[in-house]
Amino acid sequence: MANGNLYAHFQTVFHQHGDKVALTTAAGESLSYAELDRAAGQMAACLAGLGVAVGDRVSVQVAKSTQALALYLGCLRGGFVFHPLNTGYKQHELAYFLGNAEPALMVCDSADHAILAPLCAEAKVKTLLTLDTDGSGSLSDALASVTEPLPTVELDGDALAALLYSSGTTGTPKGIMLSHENLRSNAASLVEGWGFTERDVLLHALPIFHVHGLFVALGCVFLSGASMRWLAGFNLDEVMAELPRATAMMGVPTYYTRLLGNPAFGRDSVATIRLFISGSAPLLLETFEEFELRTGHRILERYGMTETNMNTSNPLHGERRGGTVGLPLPGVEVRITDESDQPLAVGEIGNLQVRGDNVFKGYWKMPEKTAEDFTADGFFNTGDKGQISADGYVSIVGRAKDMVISGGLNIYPKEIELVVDELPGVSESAVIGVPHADFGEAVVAVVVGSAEATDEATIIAALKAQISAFKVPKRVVFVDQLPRNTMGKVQKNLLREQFASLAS
Ligand code: MLC
Ligand code: AMP
Repeated sequence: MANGNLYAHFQTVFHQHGDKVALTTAAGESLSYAELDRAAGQMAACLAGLGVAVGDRVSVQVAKSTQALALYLGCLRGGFVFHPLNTGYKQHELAYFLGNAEPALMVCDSADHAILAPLCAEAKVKTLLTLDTDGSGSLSDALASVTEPLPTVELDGDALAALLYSSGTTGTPKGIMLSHENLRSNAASLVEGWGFTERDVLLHALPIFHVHGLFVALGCVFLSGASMRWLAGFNLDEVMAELPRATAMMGVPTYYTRLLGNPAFGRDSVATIRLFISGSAPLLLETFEEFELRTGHRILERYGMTETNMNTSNPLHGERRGGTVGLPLPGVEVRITDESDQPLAVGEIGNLQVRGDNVFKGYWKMPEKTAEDFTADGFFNTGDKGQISADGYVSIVGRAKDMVISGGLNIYPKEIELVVDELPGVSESAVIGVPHADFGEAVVAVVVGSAEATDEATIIAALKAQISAFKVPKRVVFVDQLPRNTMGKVQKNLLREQFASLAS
């Protein structure tokens, strides 16, 4: 039987393209496919030598670098479960993840070692190592003594490849178990659908701690033998400089609005590009149209989530329809249902459910939650509200889940409300998303409290000390009471209307 390890599939491509450049950084450092394969083999051997076993979790909170990429590939190759963490997460957030994921190894930047050491001790994580973008750190020291690469471990495709967390509407993050076959099947379908080949050069400016930069982008490159311009993050000047060396770009809508905000961006900037892809958040129709006007390119919008990887995509060749997320990918079934999971007629708005090889294996250590989110016939309820046209185009029209997407990052209001409510003088709060020109949506906290709690700056400063900066409300407003319906539920739609222009 063929090896179900995703790395085995990458490796076939790596071997075909040994001398070819796999990636080049903005600083001009480049790695060939043979070098990348060697780095992954050394990394896997190093981790195995440290006692990490197949199926063990490896938690990683490091800045994006070629070393971080080798760590991801090494984990796949060795059969270790990769658990990436947003570099913005703070102590309180990290303590939960480590306690829940129970990793055998945690890898962090040297600068965060002092914060992570007590957290790892508390969560009984055996080993804590450091890895820095300049190639230094205790993991690099351990790597130096590795002599033989670890052969790619034989795995069943159902084996876990990665554990990624989503905060969820209760405020308690859930670990999403993704298998090697979940990732392989989805990436293969994207390579096919988006026409990736060895001639492509992908501009990679996304973080590698989320599905978009980690599985969608890297999957397309490593299964097709394309190469990458590898940027540490989205920096407008760097992206402008790199575009003429690329043939494709993937990004969240903020990347495209920032490009459009630059008067120098136009047809000349995109002369080499064949495809712009957007996802992770709704692409406004006005952005889609302005982009076409300025560049002649219709951005290809697709739709996915961590639990499912990619579900739908506008076509490479057919009509790319603005305001829609396109058609179901091959092998992915998408349906719109009512509250009893009964399919609705064409054009009706309802719950968007998906089924296919792309759909995750369940929530880590939360079998009840997993059962709750799947229907009796095996569809996963995404929590998105959608609609399908007569010719099969899917539109996301809203969310059943209380979630804000800011700059492509998800923020669950409940998680923020729990922290705000603990602040001195606050009696209660409601966190909402309002339109924001740069981030799409911005987080706003609506607070009820005594005079002690009526200073916006004090609340923002207190939150910054506790939660990731991207989750901190951009604005805090004070009201005498929150609007509630007859059931006592806060009417967030009214608050969203009232404060719609607060962050614009
Ligand atoms: C940064 N900040 C944000 C933010 N990103 N605030 C709200 N929303 C965001 N997304 C805050 C910082 O905390 C900081 O606050 C200030 O803004 C400036 O920070 P920065 O680091 O300079 O920001 P910048 O580098 O410009 O980052 C913005 C961004 C980045 C849009 C480039 O957030 C990004 O790359 N987003 C992509 C996320 C992504 O990969 N999503 C895919 C999820 S996968 P302060 O207060 O300290 O100044 C998924 C599935 C799917 O959803 O379908 O793909
Ligand atoms: P995450 O949980 O971070 O994986 O985010 C997944 C969620 O992002 C989905 O459930 C959608 O709500 C949203 N999303 C992803 N892509 C799109 C898109 N193209 N349009 C609208 N929403 C999207």
